[in-house]
Amino acid sequence: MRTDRHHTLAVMALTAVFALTGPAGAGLLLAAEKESETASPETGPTAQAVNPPVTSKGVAAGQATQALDVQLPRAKFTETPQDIRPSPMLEPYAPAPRPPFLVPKGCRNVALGKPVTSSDRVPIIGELEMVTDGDKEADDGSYVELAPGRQWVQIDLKARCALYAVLVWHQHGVPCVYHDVVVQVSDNPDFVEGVTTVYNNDFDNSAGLGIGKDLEYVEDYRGRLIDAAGAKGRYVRLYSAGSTANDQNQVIEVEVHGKPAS
Ligand SMILES: [Ca+2]
Ligand SMILES: [Ca+2]
Repeated sequence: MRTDRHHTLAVMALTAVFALTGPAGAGLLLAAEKESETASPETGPTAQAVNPPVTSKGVAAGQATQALDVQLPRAKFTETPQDIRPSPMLEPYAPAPRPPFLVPKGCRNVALGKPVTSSDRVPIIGELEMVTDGDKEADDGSYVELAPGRQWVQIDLKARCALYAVLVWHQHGVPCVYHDVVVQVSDNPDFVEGVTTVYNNDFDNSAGLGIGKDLEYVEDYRGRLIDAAGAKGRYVRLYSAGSTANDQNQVIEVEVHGKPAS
């Protein structure tokens, strides 16, 4: 039913574009629809033409940069979510491609394949290794599900690194908002000292890590790009406390882009 309706709407839109702009416009729309359904790099010429680049706050003046290289998974939905209540703490949903994000030259995903630990040692579904296995698809069998309430996953980068971007994909099969998303970096595996918080959207301090000023957001195939602003550390810890979908904590993938700390 839903697919039929979507198809009908798409045909109606296509007809309208064709009437306005002829075959070239219709072809553009078809190309856009195709792009949204297939895995694609974020750094193509289209993205750069639409959105000016954003530079990580950790980039020093005059430092050589490169656009973050992120391969996106397939989108499971592209329409604006209807059933998530707007709030001053929730970033309005914008499905447009993310602008290129500039990080220092030589940065790469230093989390890929690295060991993962968690506050929930026996996940409800899946394995902790899934967090850094490179699979970001929103399919059954692609996510680890942790117990209800505040939980965390932690990645050991195996070396101290300067970090510029953390990308996190929670479950993005249906539109939902995860609560108390807090991302921290430290050289201490227990996070008791030398902790840098690079993201915190726990606006009421229910997670007990301090009041965060960052906004909640709707999860989708793009994941959340967090500017780590050059924070240094060996361990990255990501908290969450359930979502608008359910009380459990699903994580599909985390990327940490950086380079060895000098
Ligand atoms: Ca994964
Ligand atoms: Ca909270």
